[in-house]
Amino acid sequence: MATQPALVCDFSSVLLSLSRVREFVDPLLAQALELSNDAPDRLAEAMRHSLLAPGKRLRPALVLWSTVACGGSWEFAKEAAMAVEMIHAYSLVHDDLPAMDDDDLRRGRPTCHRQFDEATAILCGDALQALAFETLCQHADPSMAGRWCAVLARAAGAEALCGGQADDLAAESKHAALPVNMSAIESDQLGWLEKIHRRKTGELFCASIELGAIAAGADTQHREALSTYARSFGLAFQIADDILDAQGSEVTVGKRVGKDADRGKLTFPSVIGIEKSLIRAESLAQQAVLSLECFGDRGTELAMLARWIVERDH
Ligand code: GRG
Repeated sequence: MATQPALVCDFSSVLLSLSRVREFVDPLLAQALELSNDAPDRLAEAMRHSLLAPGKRLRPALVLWSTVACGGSWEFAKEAAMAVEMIHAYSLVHDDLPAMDDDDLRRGRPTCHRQFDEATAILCGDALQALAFETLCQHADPSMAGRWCAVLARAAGAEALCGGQADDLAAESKHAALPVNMSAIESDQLGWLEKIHRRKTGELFCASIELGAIAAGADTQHREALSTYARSFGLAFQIADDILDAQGSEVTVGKRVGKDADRGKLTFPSVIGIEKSLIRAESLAQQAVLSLECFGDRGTELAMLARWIVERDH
């Protein structure tokens, strides 16, 4: 039986590819934030603070690289790349609020409600979410805009991002309102954890990939392969994120670390330990890479990203 290739990753080429995505997307995001005088200065400034902060731009990268894998172009998928980053930025702003994760530091900067105030941060998130859909609707082909909006709205809604976040909050001891069937699920903490993260973080990754594939007019075989990639990628990313929270440095990660343990949160390291978490993340990254076989060289960036995601330090 052939052995699977080890996950050896050339960090510099992944980082270079991600910086190209940033160079493409960031000016577009800045342009989208050139709002009229009807937008109050403080709100517009909070939106710039949150959206243009130095994140990794993983979701735009997934849009652009999946469209390339399916034979499309960055230019034709650019609104989708912008919109997924807007939804992501909004979710981070709201997640950092005192009512949710209550964080002071994000992307190496004060969180939005710390830099401005709570009401401004709530409105900033709301406005970024609306801007995401407005941006999708700016695509030259209205039928593309419609299909994109359906995919992104689902990923941002109660069955995905918001639902995963709600269950994650409910699972914390300070939130008493556990779902009625929680005790049945408790016997399978890992299954519960995966269900939360599939929705809270995974669905936006899946949507990013799907938006890129739609832009390229991908066929069913390619879309299914990308969907397998996205599911493995999303879980690998989350496990790596939990490991970074347990072991990473605040300076490189750009947010407070060690928080999950402080809050007694259910995480992959807390359920299965660091060692098994690492093995699981690597095996998922391997699965993600294998699912890209049908794309040949056009899947290179996606494959590199899946490898890097479990090895990164931020
Ligand atoms: C408020 C509806 C709502 C949802 C919040 C995104 C989210 C759901 C919570 C964020 C909490 C968190 C740290 C989750 C772990 C996974 C995650 C989304 C990490 C941040 O994503 P990166 O690493 O961030 O892509 P950058 O800053 O690089 O863009």
